[in-house]
Amino acid sequence: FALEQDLRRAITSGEFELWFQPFIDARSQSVCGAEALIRWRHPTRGFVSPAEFIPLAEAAGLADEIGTWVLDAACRATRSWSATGLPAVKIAVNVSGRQLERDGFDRLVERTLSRHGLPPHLLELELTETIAMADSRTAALLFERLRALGVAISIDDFGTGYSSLSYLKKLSFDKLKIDREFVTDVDSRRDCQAICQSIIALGRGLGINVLAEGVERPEEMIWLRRHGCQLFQGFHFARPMPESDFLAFARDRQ
Ligand code: G
Ligand code: G
Ligand code: NA
Ligand code: MN
Repeated sequence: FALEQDLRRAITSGEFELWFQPFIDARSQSVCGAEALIRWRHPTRGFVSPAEFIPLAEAAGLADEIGTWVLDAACRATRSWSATGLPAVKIAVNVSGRQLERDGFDRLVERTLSRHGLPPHLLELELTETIAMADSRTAALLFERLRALGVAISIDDFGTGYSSLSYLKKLSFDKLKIDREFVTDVDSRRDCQAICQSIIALGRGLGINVLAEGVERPEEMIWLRRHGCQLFQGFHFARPMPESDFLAFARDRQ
């Protein structure tokens, strides 16, 4: 409970920061986007992982407030990058199921974009398939509204949720992110190869991009690229990093 109390204060006392992990284009090997990842710099405990505090925030009814902060900070940062002379970089923001439950999430997104003057096509929202499945009719409407704004939708951790493939028919989205679980050792494991090849073929058939998460070794990247994966993310390229480090990395990798 102590941590929950601290969490309530963390937003107003400015203890959250956004870090960024680049998306790499397979062909050009350049930075084409980034995932925004929240970090909590606790005054006495040091960094607390979002894997620990996001579930806590959801249980305490704080996920919506934190999600609003993340969206705002991500849009502000991305808008400011164009002023540094960096070519347009897309920003991907993780969205928790709690945020979609609130009325008018699409209007929140619209307001945030316009407050910062960020073009909608530079924003991507990452949802898990479990979230997408939860209430497929509500989700379908919301996806339509968000995509009508020009915002892209990615399915995160693809292949690991409790879901069927039927939501792929009901919902329209823009990208599949292959979960790290299937990417690790894809160069040597037949099972991972079969799964990754199927997801890449699925993306091609649906006419959407496929990104491989958690690429840690060059051999994994080479295998994935040879089999038609267009986008990469992972420690092989870069870890999540503070904004200034990300900007330096992106400039080097233009
Ligand atoms: O960045 P890290 O590997 O520590 O992230 C751990 C978990 O926290 C991941 O599942 C990631 O999706 C989640 N996470 C990171 N940042 C955010 C965020 O801004 N919002 C939400 N809802 N989850 C996040
Ligand atoms: O659940 P989600 O996919 O949003 O989690 C994203 C998190 O995964 C990132 O914040 C990061 O800390 C972690 N991550 C990113 N790339 C790698 C990687 O190559 N290896 C491992 N082990 N974790 C990664
Ligand atoms: Na994510
Ligand atoms: Mn993921």
